[in-house]
Amino acid sequence: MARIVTVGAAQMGPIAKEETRNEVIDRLVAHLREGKRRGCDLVVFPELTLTTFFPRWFYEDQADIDRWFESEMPGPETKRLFDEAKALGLAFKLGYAELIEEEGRTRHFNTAILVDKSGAITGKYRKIHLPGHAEHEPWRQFQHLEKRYFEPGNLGFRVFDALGGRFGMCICNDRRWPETYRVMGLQGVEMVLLGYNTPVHNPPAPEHDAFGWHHNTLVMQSGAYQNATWVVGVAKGGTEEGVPSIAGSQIISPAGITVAETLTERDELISAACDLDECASYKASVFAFERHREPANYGLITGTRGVVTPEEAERIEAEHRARWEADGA
Ligand code: ING
Repeated sequence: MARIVTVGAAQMGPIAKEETRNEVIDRLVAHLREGKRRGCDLVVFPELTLTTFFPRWFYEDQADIDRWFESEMPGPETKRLFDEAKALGLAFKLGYAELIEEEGRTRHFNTAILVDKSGAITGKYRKIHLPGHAEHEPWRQFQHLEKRYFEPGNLGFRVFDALGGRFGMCICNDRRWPETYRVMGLQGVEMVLLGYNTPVHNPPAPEHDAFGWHHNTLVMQSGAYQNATWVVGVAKGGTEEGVPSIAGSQIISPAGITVAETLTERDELISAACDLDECASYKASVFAFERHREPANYGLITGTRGVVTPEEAERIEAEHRARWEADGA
């Protein structure tokens, strides 16, 4: 029995700084209609899909930052997107900058939502791994101020039942960290939806630039195979406000094979009929976590943020192992 979800990866080309929300939403609606034409159930948009990638600039005033955020979802402009998807019978994943009053204070998150075919927000994720820096660094050709403009996500890596399967989300830099996929893998995820804005040039390490495309594919294919899940990675690519960013959106099977990839750096939708049951044979054999994992030996994974000395490692691991054995797990 196959559980097919036909998914569309809706790659966005550059979004100009002056482009209005409505002009962007016209492009997103065009993607939805192409997705419908291709028989999609779900259309996946990139990270921060409603505006240009604003963390590339330093802003002093909070008002200049907040203009890039959505304080309602759906809001006056984005309601049209929700209505169109519902009319077409499509689910979609949208990335946007979320401004919200929570726990008595104003919060700023780099957020993704999963909206089901009825138009209901059925899942939300807030980006946990924020790359870049928090202070203005004028030496850089362009800034990457996500650590200044966003808080780390506070919802964890959750998975959501939708479209007859188990879906997870992450955002951009999250895809480079194996922990991201593994936490979702340990919840039985069958398809991870992610978007990214990835400049070709990384100012602190220009010698990596030539391998950016390779690293993009490497981390998503690894995450898919090592957690027996589909991965849908969707770029905002091309040269946006003078900054070249990689494209390479792709749909990746649980075998770690890219089954569809964009050919351009522009708005381009690729699609694939993904059988969620393809995950089963990997979850039942090589990645049968319950049978094969040895968590008593993984104490350093959550016991430290950074590198420790061998002596410190011994101490952390011994404590972890003792707790693990005490739990009798
Ligand atoms: N962007 C980049 C990413 O992780 C980056 C940051 C660029 C990291 C180049 C390493 C190299 O894909 C976001 N938005 O996280």
